[in-house]
Amino acid sequence: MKMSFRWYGEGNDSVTLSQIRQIPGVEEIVWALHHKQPGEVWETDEIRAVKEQLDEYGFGMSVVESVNVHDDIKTGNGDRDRYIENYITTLRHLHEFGVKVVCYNFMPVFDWTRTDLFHPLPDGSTALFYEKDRIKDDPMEMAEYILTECKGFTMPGWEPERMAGLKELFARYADVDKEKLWEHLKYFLEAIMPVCRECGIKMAIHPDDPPWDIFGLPRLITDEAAVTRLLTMVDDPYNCLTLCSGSLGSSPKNVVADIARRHTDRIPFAHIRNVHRYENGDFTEVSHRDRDGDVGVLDIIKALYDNGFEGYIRPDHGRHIWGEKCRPGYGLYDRALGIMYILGAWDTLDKLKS
Ligand SMILES: [Mn+2]
Repeated sequence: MKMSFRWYGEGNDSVTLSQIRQIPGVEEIVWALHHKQPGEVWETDEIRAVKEQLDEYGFGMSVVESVNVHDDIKTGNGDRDRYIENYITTLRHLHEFGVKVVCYNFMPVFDWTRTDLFHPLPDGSTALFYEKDRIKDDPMEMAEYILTECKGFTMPGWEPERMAGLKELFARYADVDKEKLWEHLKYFLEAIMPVCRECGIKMAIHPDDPPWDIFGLPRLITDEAAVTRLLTMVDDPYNCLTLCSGSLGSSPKNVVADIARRHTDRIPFAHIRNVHRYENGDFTEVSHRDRDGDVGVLDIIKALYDNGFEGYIRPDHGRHIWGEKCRPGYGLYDRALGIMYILGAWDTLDKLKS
């Protein structure tokens, strides 16, 4: 297992590489070119600039999160073949710098969705929160809210340019039902797999967050049946899953540790975080500690450990603690605590074995 930490890039993150270097055990930075629009080619000069920054601190750059997929690929129309070609060019460029895993998602219109980014927890910290009933409201209103709350930072999937065209975007997905979306995902994966094999890059899809349909839009990667369908419809070792404990675990239907145990060989990258679920379908993010939430953090870590997991792990979202001003979910302090918790569990398992 290699521990990693997501970083949004110079001038785009409240956390610095010199701070990350002081967290024990972090070997890799999970990175992306956040200024790139979906469908644009990532040029080698731009990738090299990131490499030089990471080299200075001795970090690897093996995992990219995310190379976003253009809506024409998801909706299966327009210029999808051209955008797939661009995606392939980006993969080849990433390969030149030793990238091994590309995390991506296939969620229509919205990336991750929450209704409150700074929801108070009983301990005085705040965390991301999802109130099921608010999602029935107008998506425009929510986009507006997200944009106001995140001033100064670009939230992946919620870029202002993208949200400005929200109505048109919804119209483009009007006739894309769940089966069509699966077909488009298959088409995309089949087109890029030969290059992934050649470059040794695993495509690790991120589960839908939350794992159910929202705003009448279909969502694919929501439970174990969907994971199995994904991995079998394109049965290639380079077609993989990002195991996101919080995304899958916000549905009480999912036992994330079971998914981890059954599919370890197709999981090159894991996001570990914890979620407390309420009876009514709301959920709040909590600390990484197993007993603070419901996703079964220790069972998941043990499942990966038992199966000899050799991929990358990063702490996922954290709470906002000790007055830290940061990108929602992506502060330094609580994610560093999360790392120590994960490593504590991992090292203990190691110790018990020897
Ligand atoms: Mn995640």
